Amino acid sequence: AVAATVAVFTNLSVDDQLAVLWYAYTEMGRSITPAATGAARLQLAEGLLNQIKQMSHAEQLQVMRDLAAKRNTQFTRSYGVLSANTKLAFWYELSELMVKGFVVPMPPNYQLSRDGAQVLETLKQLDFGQQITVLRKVVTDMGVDPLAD
Ligand code: 45D
Repeated sequence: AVAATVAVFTNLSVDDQLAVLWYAYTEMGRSITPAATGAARLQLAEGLLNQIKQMSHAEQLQVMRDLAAKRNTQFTRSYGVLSANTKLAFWYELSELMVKGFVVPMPPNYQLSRDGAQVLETLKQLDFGQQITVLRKVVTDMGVDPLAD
């Protein structure tokens, strides 16, 4: 179920990937404790998070789309060197910044594709450990590994 969910997620449009991540966060938010994400991990992502905080909404959206689309930019390469759990912590913190109004909000009327809605449904039915595994895999695949080829 984990591999299948990751596969369907990866085939979603970039916008649907961002939307599903967001909806996953709103569902799981309460179960992910700030302690679990770890201050040390966030420190490594802090430079990127600070850059995002200083961007316009349009630029923030572009950076997130670049990550999901694996476009090669300085930002996506900096993201690429983070560990899997630090990448998760980065996305978690981005969601928190969205909630606090520092990051571009989801459009309230966003329409997920059928595949997007299906991934989300499947994700909800997995247990917490499997959900983390799926999320860790999809955020690990995002960005660009500057050491690859
Ligand atoms: O205009 O270290 C659209 C543990 C449409 C423990 C849009 C852990 C067009 C160890 C693109 C939709 C394993 C528990 C706009 C860590 C449009 C550890 C905008 C786990 C505006 C870290 C879309 C942590 C936007 C976990 C802005 C499980 C979308 C963390 C933004 C999970 C989406 C984190 C964002 C998750 C989603 C974060 C920011 C699921 C973030 C999700």
